[in-house]
Amino acid sequence: MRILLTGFEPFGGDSVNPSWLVAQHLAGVDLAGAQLQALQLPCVFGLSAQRLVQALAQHQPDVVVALGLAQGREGISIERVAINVDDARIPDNAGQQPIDTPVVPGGPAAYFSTLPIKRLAQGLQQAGHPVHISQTAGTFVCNHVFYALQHHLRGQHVMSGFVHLPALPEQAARAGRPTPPSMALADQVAAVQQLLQLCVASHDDDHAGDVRVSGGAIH
Ligand code: PCA
Repeated sequence: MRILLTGFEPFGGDSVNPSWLVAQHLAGVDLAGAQLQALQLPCVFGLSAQRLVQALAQHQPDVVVALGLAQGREGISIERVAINVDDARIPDNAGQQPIDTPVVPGGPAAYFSTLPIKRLAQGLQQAGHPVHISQTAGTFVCNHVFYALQHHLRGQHVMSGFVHLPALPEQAARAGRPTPPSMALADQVAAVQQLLQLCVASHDDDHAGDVRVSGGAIH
């Protein structure tokens, strides 16, 4: 069993991105016998998706989890859906700022995660990690990569999806004003490790399917 875990380089003036720190920590960790490959993606429209698609061809993973930072989110944020829109509020790391352009011209409006998102949320919650289902991955580079991932793997027997992580305490504090939510790196690592173990178990169970528990939102 092969797992590809991606994280992003820092962006938007930050000097670190927990998504890459977490992926780096987990590279080489034994996950119920699964082999884990960690990959850093540039926070750049286009190039990020190209690098990811290259890695998919090279590693032929059974499970792909892409990680990104979402400042302001509380806990582990398991994304439900990727949409076919790039609409950047800030420039990416190459200075590009697309507005309302498709990730894949002519592609479907959206793809769902093929991770068992409710099963993962339930498992993390039971283990005491802060976690929720998110109904939008935004319209910046994370959603772009998530959409490209799901588009590339459509119809294939690979479990793939996206998980946003909260800020690290030091990042949150930097903002001054009312301190946004944060989570210590060690806790993020432990939660993502558990999430990957749940993915492996679910995959071994021949894609056990998802559980029927609420993860909805009103706004
Ligand atoms: N977060 C950004 C892009 C890279 C990252 O870690 C996002 O949520 O789109």
